[in-house]
Amino acid sequence: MIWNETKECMSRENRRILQGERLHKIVDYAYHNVPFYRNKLQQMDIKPDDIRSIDDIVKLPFTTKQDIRDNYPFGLMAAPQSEIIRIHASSGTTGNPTIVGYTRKDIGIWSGCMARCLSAYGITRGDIFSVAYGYGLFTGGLGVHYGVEALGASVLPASTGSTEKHIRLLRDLGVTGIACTPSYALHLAETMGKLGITKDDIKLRVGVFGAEPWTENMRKEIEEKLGIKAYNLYGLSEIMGPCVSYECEEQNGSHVNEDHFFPEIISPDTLEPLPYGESGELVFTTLTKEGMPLLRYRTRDLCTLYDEPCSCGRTSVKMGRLLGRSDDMLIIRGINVFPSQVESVILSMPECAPHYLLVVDRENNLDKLTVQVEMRQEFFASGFDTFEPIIRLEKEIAAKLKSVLSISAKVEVKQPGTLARSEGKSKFVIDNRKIQ
Ligand code: DLL
Repeated sequence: MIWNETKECMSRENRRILQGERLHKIVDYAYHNVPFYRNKLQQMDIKPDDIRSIDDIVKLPFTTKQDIRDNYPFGLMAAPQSEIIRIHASSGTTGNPTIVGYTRKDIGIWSGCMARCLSAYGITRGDIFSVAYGYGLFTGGLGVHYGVEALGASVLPASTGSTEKHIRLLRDLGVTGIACTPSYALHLAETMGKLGITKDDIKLRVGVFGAEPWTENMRKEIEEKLGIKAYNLYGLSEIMGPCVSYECEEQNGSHVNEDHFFPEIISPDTLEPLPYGESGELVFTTLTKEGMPLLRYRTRDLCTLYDEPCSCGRTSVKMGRLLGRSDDMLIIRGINVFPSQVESVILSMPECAPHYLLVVDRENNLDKLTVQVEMRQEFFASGFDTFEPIIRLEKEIAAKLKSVLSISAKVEVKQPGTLARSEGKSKFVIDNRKIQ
């Protein structure tokens, strides 16, 4: 079902007019309310009135994660704090998390866009829908939750963890829809097997997956093991959270909620815009956001946009699957992790040398992060060559990593000189998951 036919099926021409009007408004709003944007636009000699149609977007400067970090915590907010009703945070490259704020109107638009996604997946008021993304600073839990409520289905705020209890609730309550990371869906299927619960014992029919990369093979496996239809959901906290794009019944590309988030593809090298059909870095401009509007935000996600008509009747452009990232961000158990965050923890420990390696594996469909780090020669020589102080040090590093990354990592402290030194560009990450 199409939730908002007027907006999802409007003619391309009318949508471009609407986008142009909204772009003019948001640039004017950002210019007058965010000193960062005012300075940037003044430096480039651009006035809000120079932005008249959506084609003028190419005149605008880009915004990066670094800009958000430099303006930590509230520097990019356009609305006064008294108008902000929700704050979320996601990982920054080092130290500071990325803070995002939403006004009441923003939360309404987010919920409405999320309801559009759920409706496209075939969810209706008759469904019981379990949200198994983390509730908290991450946008996944609350973002999908509000969408389910806006749509009017019954929401089960399962959150993450407690897998066995969750499976029993799925069965006993006759839950018909679920949202979680694709790897967690496979973990659920496996745990069901261990509990002796089969797909015929549950009523699930629709699964909504995102927050991390997944493949067509994973889709087939999830559909087969859980007996459901599996759909993609894409989003990022800086732009809104889950709801930026969604698959329809074609299960072939994700429709962008283009009347609120304008997508472009650029070459990550030249930063020049690329036409539909070519792959490059995805850039979004928020066309209606009041809390923290962003102009031409570089997502670092690599993908392709397609503008061929879709059989579902929606007229919005579609995003292909993500092809990778143009930076070194990893997604581990749905959480964004930058190697530089691990490095900052290691460099803060006097016992550790600046030689480390992140190894990411997938065991029982769950991601596992191991951080190997070398101790410094002087600590090795002063009694750190025995078992106990090493275990203590490993625990200490693991606790610090947990507080910085929000995920648990296994830490292995190695003797000096044991980690391979690469020539040229250091290789800090071994990702054994093969998901791209
Ligand atoms: O992951 C928001 C979200 C929650 C999306 C739940 C979907 C479902 P962040 O933590 O800011 O926000 O991470 C955003 O995750 O730039 C992509 O690299 C990756 N990502 C998100 N959705 C998908 C997807 C949320 N469907 C970053 N496929 C993005 C592949 C995805 N990668």
